Amino acid sequence: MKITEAKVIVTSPTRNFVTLKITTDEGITGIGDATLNGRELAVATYLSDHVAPLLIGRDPANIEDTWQFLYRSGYWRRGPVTMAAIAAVDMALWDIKGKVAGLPVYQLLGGASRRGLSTYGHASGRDLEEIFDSIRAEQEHGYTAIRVQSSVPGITALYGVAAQPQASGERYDYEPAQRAALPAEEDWDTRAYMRHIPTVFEGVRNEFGPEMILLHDGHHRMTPLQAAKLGKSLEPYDLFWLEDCTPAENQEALRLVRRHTTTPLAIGEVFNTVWDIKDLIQEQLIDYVRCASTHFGGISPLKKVMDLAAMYQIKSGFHGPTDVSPVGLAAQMHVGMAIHNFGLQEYMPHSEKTDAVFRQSMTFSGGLLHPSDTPGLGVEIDEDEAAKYEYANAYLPYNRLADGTVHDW
Ligand code: GCO
Ligand code: MG
Repeated sequence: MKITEAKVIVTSPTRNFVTLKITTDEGITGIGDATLNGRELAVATYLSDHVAPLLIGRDPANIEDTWQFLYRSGYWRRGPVTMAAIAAVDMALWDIKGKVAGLPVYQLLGGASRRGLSTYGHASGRDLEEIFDSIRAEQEHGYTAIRVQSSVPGITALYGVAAQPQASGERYDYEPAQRAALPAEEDWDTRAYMRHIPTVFEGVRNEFGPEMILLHDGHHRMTPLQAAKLGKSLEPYDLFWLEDCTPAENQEALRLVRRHTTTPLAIGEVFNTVWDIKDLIQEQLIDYVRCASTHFGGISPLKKVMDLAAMYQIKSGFHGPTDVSPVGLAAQMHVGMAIHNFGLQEYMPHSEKTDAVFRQSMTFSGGLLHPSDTPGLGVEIDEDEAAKYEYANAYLPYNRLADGTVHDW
C-alpha cells in the first residue's frame, strides 16, 4: 500500500481545527489532529509545504519509521509546530493501520486494560453559589471528578471561569481563544489568588463531602515556592491533582514544590517530547502526565512516555480541552484504553457544529468514555461540512500584573 495524498483541512466550526487526511492507493484513508490553539496556520503550512510532499509514495504501515524520519530528517527538532505536525501524521497512520486490520487502535496497542476511561468535567463560577451550581450541573452529566476554577476578588478576568451566563448557548462557554485582531489582555495577582483558592476548596468540600474527586489548574502562574505554599494550603481538601503549578520549562524547579507538599501534581499539556518531562518522571516529581497526543507527536510517543511513567507509578491525565479536536481526543482515548497506568481523562464535549464536521463513534456514559470498536480511530471528517466554516484568526489571552509587567497566562 502507498500514500497517494496528504491533505490539510482547516475548518472553524465555532473554533479552529487543523486536520491531516492521508489517502492510500487502496482507497483507505486516515486522519490526524494538528490543531495548535492560536497558531493553527503555522502547523497547516508546515504540513502542506514541508511534510505532505515527503509522504507521497511511502508505505503507511511503517508508522515508527515515518515518525523517526520526520523527526530526524527535519534537523530542527521538537517545538509545538513540528510536533503537532508529526502527531497528525502518526495518528493518521494508526487510523489506517486499524482500518486495514479491522480493529480499533487500542487493540493494536495491546488491547483493553479497562471498561472505559474515567473522566473529569469542568466547574467554575464567580462565587461559591455559582460554583456549587456548576458542580451540580456536571454531576448531572455523569461526572464524578470535577475541576474547579474560581474568580478571585481583585482579579477581573480569570482563566477557566466560563462566561456567565453561557452566552453562546453552548454547554461550555469556556473557550479562552477569542476571535479578534489582538489577544485579550487579562490581569493577574498571585497573592490574591493564593489567598482565595483554599477558601473555595474548603467551601466545596463542606458542601459536597469528602468523596468527590476535585482538581484545580494553576495554569503555569506560580513560582516554585508559591506553588509549594498553595499545594500545602490545599492539602486539607484532598485534591486529586494540582495542575501546572509552575511553568515547568525548568523541570528541576519541581523538586522544591515536591519537598513541601503532598498535594498530587499534574504537568505536561504544553510539552512536546519526552525530553520535556523525563526528569519529572524519573525523579518522581509529578503524579500525572498531562501531555496530549496532538502536541506530543502523536500516539506512538505518548504510549512510550506512559510506559516510562509506569515504572514510577505515575499515571496519565491527558489534556482534553475543546482545542484538542475529536481526532486528537480519540487518539488519546485509544492510548488510555490500552495502558495499565491510566489515571483520568479530561473531557469537555465539543460543540454541535464540531460534532457535525467530525463524526465520532465514541460513547460517554456514566462518566466513562469509550472510543468504540470502530476500526481505526473511530472518527471521520465530513469535508463538505468542514468547508462551510472558514478559518477565523483567534488568539489566546495574555496576562499583565498591576504595574504592567507581562505575566504567564
Ligand atoms: C486545560 C488547559 C486548557 C488550555 C487550553 C489552551 O487544562 O484544559 O489548561 O484550558 O488553557 O488548551 O489552548
Ligand atoms: Mg491545564
